[in-house]
Amino acid sequence: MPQLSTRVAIIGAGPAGLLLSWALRDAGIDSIVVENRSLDYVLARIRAGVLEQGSVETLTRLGLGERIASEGLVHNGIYLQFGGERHNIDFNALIGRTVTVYGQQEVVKDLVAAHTAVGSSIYYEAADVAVHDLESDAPRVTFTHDGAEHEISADFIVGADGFHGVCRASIPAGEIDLYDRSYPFAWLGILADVAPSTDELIYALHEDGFAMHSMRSPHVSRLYLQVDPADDIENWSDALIWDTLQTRLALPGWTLHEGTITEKSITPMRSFVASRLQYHRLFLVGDAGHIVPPTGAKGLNSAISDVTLLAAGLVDHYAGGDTKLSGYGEAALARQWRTQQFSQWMTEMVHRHPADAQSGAFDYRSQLGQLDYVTHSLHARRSLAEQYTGLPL
Ligand code: FAS
Ligand code: PHB
Repeated sequence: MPQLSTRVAIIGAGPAGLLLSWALRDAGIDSIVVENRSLDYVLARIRAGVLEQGSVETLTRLGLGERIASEGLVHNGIYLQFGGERHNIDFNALIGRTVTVYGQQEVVKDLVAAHTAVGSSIYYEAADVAVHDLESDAPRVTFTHDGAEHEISADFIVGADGFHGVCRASIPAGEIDLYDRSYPFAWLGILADVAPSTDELIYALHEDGFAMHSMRSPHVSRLYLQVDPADDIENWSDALIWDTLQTRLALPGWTLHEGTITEKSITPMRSFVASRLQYHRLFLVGDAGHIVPPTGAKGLNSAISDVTLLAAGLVDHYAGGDTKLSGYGEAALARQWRTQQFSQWMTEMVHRHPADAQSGAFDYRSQLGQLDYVTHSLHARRSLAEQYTGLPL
């Protein structure tokens, strides 16, 4: 069995795992990444689309900002649409901060290119990944790769293996609690080969349900519409998707341009937070530790802020300190719960509660009142701007 040794063993080569390995390398700390899917799978996933200003600054500081600067779309704000009106929330005018539209798959592509250029130690298509001796000062990772069993001995193990990963599940049940909630709606998302019909993202609450107009480039649009969590993508022809988007995003004098749909899928919505992001020599980052509904564009950004905090703790540890590392879990969880409440607030504000719900009619009018307040109050708009563009680390 090949015996490998490193300072930090990272499970998962999604954005969190790849970014942590890169940030540690930048600080001269070696790591090994173990991923159970193929490189093609990692590169192909279409997910998040918006980077907080802090995320852009982090990626740029680590030398990963070149394409973001040339291809990313800097947005000063968003639109909130309801009751037949569209209101712009100008984050830059309100608080001097912006967001950048740059797909998660582009971030991952940049990370993979950077790691490949320096020959990072990343094992794709690893099988039977398992973590051991977490309570000791010499935790281990075992896995099978190319038919051979491997073992990594490390100082620390980081679970960047997403919601369904092995790391959180390896923490003894009595040592961790899981807090979660689901929502009575899901998102049907499409990618379409058509120029965006808007300059900035539109979040729309229509009586029939939520719809959003996002984008990936000047030539590719990304749109979402609220569906029932039990719905099946097979029920949704391209024509029905566009008809529904036309209804929910309609505004006098404005046209939603249609195009060829190149990808469509339904994503359920959940909020989830683990009670701890650290267990002895194991740390959790990103979706391994928490999930948010996509409404506030916080999933990827939360992963990046976790990585920033943990990397700082590990650098401090190897420089002889230890307070930052021992404080990672508490600091990351505090930030995550502020993010969770924003994502939940944004989600419940713009989605149509099931019409058959006892209070469905009341809830809808209350939501319209909430949106009316948010779009007409300077203080509410500033609060939205502060949270959407990213709370300071
Ligand atoms: P990831 O899940 O991205 O990566 C985990 C990696 O670990 C994967 O490559 C997986 O293959 C690997 N892995 C799992 N188990 C393993 C094991 N046992 N051994 C080794 N490797 C293992 N966020 C937004 O902000 N906006 C959005 O619009 C948005 N849309 C989304 C749509 C969908 C369908 C989903 C599922 C999520 C969406 N998200 C969105 C959230 C998403 O972007 C996540 O927050 C982000 O991928 C988190 O990154 P990671 O923590 O790296 O986890
Ligand atoms: C996206 O472009 O995929 C996107 C943007 C903003 C969100 C969610 C998803 O809140």
